[in-house]
Amino acid sequence: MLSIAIAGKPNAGKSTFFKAATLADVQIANYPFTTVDANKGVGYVRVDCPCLALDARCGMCHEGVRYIPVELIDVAGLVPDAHKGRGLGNEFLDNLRQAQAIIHIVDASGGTDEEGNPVGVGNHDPLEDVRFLEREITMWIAGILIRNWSRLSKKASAERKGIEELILNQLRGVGVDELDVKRALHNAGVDREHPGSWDEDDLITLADWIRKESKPLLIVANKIDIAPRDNIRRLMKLDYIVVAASAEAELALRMASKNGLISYLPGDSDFSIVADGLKPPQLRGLEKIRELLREFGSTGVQEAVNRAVFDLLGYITVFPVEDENKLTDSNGRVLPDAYLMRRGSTAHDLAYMVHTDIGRGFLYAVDARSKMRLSERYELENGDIIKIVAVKR
Ligand SMILES: Nc1nc2c(ncn2[C@@H]2O[C@H](COP(=O)(O)OP(=O)(O)OP(=O)(O)O)[C@@H](O)[C@H]2O)c(=O)[nH]1
Ligand SMILES: [Mg+2]
Repeated sequence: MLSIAIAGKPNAGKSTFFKAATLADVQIANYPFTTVDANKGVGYVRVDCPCLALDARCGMCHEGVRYIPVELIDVAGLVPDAHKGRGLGNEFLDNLRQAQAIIHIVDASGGTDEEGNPVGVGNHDPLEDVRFLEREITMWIAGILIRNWSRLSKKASAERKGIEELILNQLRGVGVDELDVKRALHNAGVDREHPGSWDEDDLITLADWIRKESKPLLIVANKIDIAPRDNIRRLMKLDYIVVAASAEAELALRMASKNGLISYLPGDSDFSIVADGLKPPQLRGLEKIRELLREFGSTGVQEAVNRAVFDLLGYITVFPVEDENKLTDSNGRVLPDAYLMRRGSTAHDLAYMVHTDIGRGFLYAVDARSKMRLSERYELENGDIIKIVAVKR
């Protein structure tokens, strides 16, 4: 499953975001290091279900709103110099290995200092928190390279091995792949023929590119319910995907919905109160959240997960079916599956995802909308409904 790390300094709201996005039960408290162990949970991206536009109705969506699971990891709070093992640094970096992308939760209220200690709203500049997380990850990767560099570069010239492969061997465990290293080497502009001549700065530059390629990052400007508007505006201007959010508001809405008080789907721009007899403080709390939704469009939590998957990682959603006319599987279920796939994936890749045997026996695919036959090289498009025809084995 696609895996996304939720990272940031202590007290930024990572666990609240994680809990809201997964409704898993983790500790939420106002002091650093609440989350000592990494928490893994299932969150969801929200997509339009194709059954709305078709005659068929599926049982998998709520009136056309469909959720597809992704793994979320609530990462330990990061303090400056974590790459040297400070705070829970080692644990933090370990959690990042499995992640394909990072959602960086920033406390936009400026109410916590760089180590996460409460200092009162507006007393810390959240823009300062943005770069430090990147630097910690870069220095972690650089550290691995620097430690072994003299040995590696000698090996490269002695065995005439490509430097690419040697770097990849060092970083595979960090979740870095061949393409990441290739692109990073290209972007860093280092002299590939003479790795022995690279100094520490060259390796840090290279590590920074490897980080950008292998752990892309989206910023959540969290705590918009209390954040000075100027902080939010400045964060939104950064050269990143930035999503304004209130993890606390989202958590409140999901709890209220779970308890039958309101009707609300994650990512909605409004909710309605469906239970009678709510107490005045509850009603006031909900109305405050409604004002926030009016101002920002949503609480931002669902938007952040969606944009991480679709905009940052560039994934698409594909719906495999066995009957291209009824859009069902062999049990007659309408649009039973929704797969998240990398952009550029082919019909053949989809076949392998459904089952290895179907991948091996692939004959052709059919676009269920146009009924056109597609070859194995057909590049899938977002929202495609695809039937695969394979040799029975
Ligand atoms: N006002 C407001 N407070 C929030 C929001 N999100 C989180 N908080 C509060 O911020 C404090 C820290 O939240 P956590 O979710 O525990 O923070 P964390 O990043 O997981 O912290 P560590 O686990 O210590 O690294 C708690 O008091 C939360 O209630 C938000 O959107 N708005
Ligand atoms: Mg936490």
